[in-house]
Amino acid sequence: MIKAIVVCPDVKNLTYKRNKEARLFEAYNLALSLDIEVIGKLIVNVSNISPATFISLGGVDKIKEIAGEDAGLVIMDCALSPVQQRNLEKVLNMKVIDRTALILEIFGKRAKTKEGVLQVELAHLTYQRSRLVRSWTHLERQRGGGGFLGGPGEKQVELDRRIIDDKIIKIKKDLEKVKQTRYLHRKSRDKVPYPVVALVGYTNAGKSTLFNYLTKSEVYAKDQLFATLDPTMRELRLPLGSRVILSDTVGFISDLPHSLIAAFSATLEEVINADVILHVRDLANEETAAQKDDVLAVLKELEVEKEPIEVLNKIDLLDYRPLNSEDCCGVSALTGEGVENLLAVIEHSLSIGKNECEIKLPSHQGYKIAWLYRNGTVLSKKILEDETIINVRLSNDNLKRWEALNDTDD
Ligand SMILES: Nc1nc2c(ncn2[C@@H]2O[C@H](COP(=O)(O)OP(=O)(O)OP(=O)(O)O)[C@@H](O)[C@H]2O)c(=O)[nH]1
Ligand SMILES: [Mg+2]
Repeated sequence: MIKAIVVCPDVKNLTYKRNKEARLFEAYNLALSLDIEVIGKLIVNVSNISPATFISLGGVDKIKEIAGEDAGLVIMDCALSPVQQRNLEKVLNMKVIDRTALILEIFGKRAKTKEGVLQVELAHLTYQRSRLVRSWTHLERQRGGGGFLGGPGEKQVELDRRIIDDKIIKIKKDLEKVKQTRYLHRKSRDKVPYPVVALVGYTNAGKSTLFNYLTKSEVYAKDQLFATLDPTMRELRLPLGSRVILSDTVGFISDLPHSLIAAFSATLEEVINADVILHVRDLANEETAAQKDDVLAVLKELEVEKEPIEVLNKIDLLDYRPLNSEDCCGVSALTGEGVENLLAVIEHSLSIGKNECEIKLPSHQGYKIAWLYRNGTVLSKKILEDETIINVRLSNDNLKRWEALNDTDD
């Protein structure tokens, strides 16, 4: 088994949302998700980021000291340029990977479904491509997207940018195909789709555990970062009888590179278009506030405008109970406490958004039809010679937006 050292560089004058111990601990936990043995972890102070090696040579010495003869891999919890990575490998005489590479490696291990695998491949390629731009001429054989620790995917290293681009295009097409055959999308083409309720949240917040509890399923839930990579959906009946589709998704993490988020946007599309978003939070984690900020930032990046309902999870670990409201409820996905209330909150939230409208559009306003598909639940569409009649369900918010959209036209 590869022996590894986890390093958390603490850069002076850089404002971090978390303290350095928490960051080191998270990086350590991420590393543990791989089949490697972590034999040491340390924080290295960085007063000035070195363009050559990121950390100072003093920092390098500290790593060497801990690594001794045994370690073969250094995980740097920061973003390294290809040059910094190569130089560090040289002075340390070990393989070096950065945070993004580490996360990609974990993704690669976890993805099981075709869609999951494709997404990870897309993420790898995007990462690889971003590094080619900066340092194409220095690209070495053993560096690459798939399999930093050896294994499949190394051959990708030799691809140049054009080939990577071609691959990206192809994967995106494949993803589109997989998506179209998926349950939800088939449903959405049927007459009356159910509303979608999406679980989002920081990795390890308890999304899958809640998913399992609610839908009596057994998807993989574990005390492990990025336990879920493959999107999963199940039908769920609410107390008053209405049905929804509950969707479990990949967890978020701080400092997730934009390209990675984009690679998952196909899955996260369910989130973007969901009727209700449940933001599952680990209330027992001392970083819970920072985690919330990270999740909201990702949602913003995905251009999700809908306000999520906050699900304050793991209350069984607390000696108090948070206050419940219309958009916030305490639960324990483990014991089931508070879950009934959560279902009522979801039901209530869905009932707010039930404006069924019949909309007639001249045929040339295709972008408006697209808008309705994106923002509402289209119940039926009739194409006549010179107009299209659409029956659509819009939330209050979207109804207002729709009206505004049409006002600006006239
Ligand atoms: N005590 C307690 N533990 C919980 C609760 N909900 C989840 N957990 C534990 O938290 C850990 C993570 O749970 P998951 O459901 O896998 O978390 P997730 O949000 O799906 O994580 P990712 O898939 O990695 O994004 C597991 O060990 C769960 O048993 C809860 O309400 N109380
Ligand atoms: Mg999960």
